[in-house]
Amino acid sequence: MTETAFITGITGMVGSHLLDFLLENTSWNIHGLLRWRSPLDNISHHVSKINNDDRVFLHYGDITDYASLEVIFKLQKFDYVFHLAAQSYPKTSFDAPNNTYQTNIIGTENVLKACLSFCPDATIHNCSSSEVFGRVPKHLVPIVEDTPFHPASPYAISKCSADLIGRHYAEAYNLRVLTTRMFTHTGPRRGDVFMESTFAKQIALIERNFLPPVVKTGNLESIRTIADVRDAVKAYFLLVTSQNIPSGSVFNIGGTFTASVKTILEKLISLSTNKSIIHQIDPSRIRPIDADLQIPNTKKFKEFTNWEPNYSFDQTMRDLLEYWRQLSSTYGNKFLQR
Ligand code: A2R
Repeated sequence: MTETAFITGITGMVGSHLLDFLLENTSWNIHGLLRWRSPLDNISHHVSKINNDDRVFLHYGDITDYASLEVIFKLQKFDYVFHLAAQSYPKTSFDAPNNTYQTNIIGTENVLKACLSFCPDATIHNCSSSEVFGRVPKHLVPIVEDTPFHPASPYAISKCSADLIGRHYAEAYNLRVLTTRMFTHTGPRRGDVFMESTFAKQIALIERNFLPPVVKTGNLESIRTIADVRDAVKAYFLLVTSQNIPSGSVFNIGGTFTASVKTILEKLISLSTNKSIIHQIDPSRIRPIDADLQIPNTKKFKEFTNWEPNYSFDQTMRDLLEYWRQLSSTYGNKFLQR
């Protein structure tokens, strides 16, 4: 029988790339949760499949509204659940902590409760974040699974809770929940509040003379290990399909290229057709505190799955910039600067 997956957050960067990957590499039917007003841009290339009930099925709901999940889970049994929906912007979480907690904590509780009630045999991917580690002292880097949590934003605090809720469901109720803390992952469709994506967006707008040739930045000193989102979704597929992983496991996952935010910025600037771009710190882009040393030890995940990233840092940055070039060619200058 055809296997069936459910993706919360299917319209987001990761959810949409996961949909692309699963359509290409499996014969699964894929169901996705979206909100009534979710932008469809990231999945619009699959619209004919959606309209023809061809392997892709969308359901309206909201993870903070258990009743909406109940309707969907009663309708369809899932073999795999990828819980990706979140208020995913650390920067925004300082402006909207309550919404961040509601979405990421109560939302995760709701999704897992629905899984336990309606598909208790499913394998569930619970998406935590490397941000749970936050401010890590140098001597604890690279970061292993047991490195203590030290969250540095309401977003990170919410993901600590989501992480623990996942393990609780595995331990208390025997639900097969596998939790990931993916370190920085990016590429086409990345939200424009993330540092590398706002840099690429500004560069694309500068190239079309919509902005003066000055890229505005926040803190340039943070160190990040970068992975490509297309490698990240492959990791999530291997996670749920590897047979030997004990339920309740948590994994640190991340790329192989580590750099300061400044180096990432300079790489993007070097890829621009405009050779006179400079950069300048904009104090409004500095967070009150920052997760500043985000380097993973991914040995445990690789041993279980043999996952290796394929995309180079260079390719990821080129594709991210190209994504913003295409958007600015379609939408002109109709972007908020943030
Ligand atoms: O905001 P929308 O309507 O476009 O949908 C977003 C969805 N989402 C929700 N879905 C259902 N109920 C909610 N209350 C709710 N709030 C947000 O989550 C969107 O489809 C997705 C988030 O997409 P992105 O912001 O692009 O995040 P990304 O990079 O795909 O992150 C995926 C996962 C998250 O758990 C992050 O915290 C983690 O990876 O790093």
